Amino acid sequence: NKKIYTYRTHTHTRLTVNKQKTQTVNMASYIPVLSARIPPTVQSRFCQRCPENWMEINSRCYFLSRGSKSWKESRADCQSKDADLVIISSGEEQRFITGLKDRAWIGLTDEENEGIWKWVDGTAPAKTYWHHQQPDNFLKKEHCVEAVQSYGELHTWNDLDCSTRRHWICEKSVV
Ligand SMILES: [Ca+2]
Ligand SMILES: [Ca+2]
Repeated sequence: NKKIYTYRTHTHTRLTVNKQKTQTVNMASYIPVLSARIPPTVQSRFCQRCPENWMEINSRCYFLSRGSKSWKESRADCQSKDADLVIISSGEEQRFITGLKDRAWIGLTDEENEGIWKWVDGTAPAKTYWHHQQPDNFLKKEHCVEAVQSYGELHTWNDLDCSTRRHWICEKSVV
């Protein structure tokens, strides 16, 4: 009886081990699927090249504010974090920024010369993503640019009164 019992236990253990092996193999095949589903905010936690609460995309770090401020206050906040308001230099970056928040300040302004749009680093945009009929300099008071998610990802820019309070997005390179 004891012999049979030991044999059964051994067989049972072997079956259990084999079952677990199969499960592990099956789970491993899900890892790429799962990591694709993890939002960038979570993924960036695995990599410490950006500060905590920043996201890393293509060796750049991005920060989405919790609160809302005027464009100038937003920019000052970015600068206090050794960064600046986001400069959008590719369609990929435009899509990423648009996905972060509806209505957020980006680093584009024509405050110096009406109608001459400049990024915060002084360069002119190579490609623009204006919304239909924007920029319109409404009431001749709109000199800062927000990205409006609900306008569709490649037509999100709207010029707006710089004193309007909006969320904002900062950008800097990885450490
Ligand atoms: Ca303007
Ligand atoms: Ca406008």
